[in-house]
Amino acid sequence: MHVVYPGSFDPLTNGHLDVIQRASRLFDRVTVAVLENPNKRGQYLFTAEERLNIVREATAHLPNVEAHTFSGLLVDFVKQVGAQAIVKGLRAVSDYEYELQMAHLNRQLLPGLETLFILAATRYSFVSSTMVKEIARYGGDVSKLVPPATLRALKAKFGQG
Ligand code: COD
Repeated sequence: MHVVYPGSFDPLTNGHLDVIQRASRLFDRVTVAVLENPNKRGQYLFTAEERLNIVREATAHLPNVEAHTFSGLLVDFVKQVGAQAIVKGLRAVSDYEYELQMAHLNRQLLPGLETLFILAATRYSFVSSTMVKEIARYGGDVSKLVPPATLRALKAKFGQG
């Protein structure tokens, strides 16, 4: 089965990477879809190209994983690449409520489209891109929370290291 794992990935964390790695073992093909257009939650720290490059570098060791940017509706991207399902990560009940709504709406937009959930690894269940950015912005150590590609990008962005 070919699945799409969509997100903002601003930036990619070890939580995201864990979901990608586990999906790559379960499915034949995993396409990571990096959202290009900023939504109402505000501007991204990294450009779509920067976020894509981090994902590509961090997943280079996984032969059945590829990454692309997308804009517009996720269901259109899923149709375009010919995938059968969407994969999402779940950390807590708060994720579930948001994801449930999106899963139902996506299935209404593309009948038959399934959304499959992978539970966050316990050790990464508290990791979010938002917190990683905040810690890194103020010079805190995020090296255990993100892959090396993200760490380098954060250091370049915040002028450390
Ligand atoms: N461990 C496990 N999973 C995690 C972790 C972690 N530590 N952190 C995040 N995740 C999961 C999230 O739950 C999510 O499933 C995925 O990883 C990506 O997370 P983010 O935060 O990078 O991405 P989001 O939630 O901002 O992505 C939202 C989408 C891009 C999927 C959504 O906005 C979208 O589909 N937009 C396209 C427009 C569209 O089609 N809209 C209609 C939807 S109904």
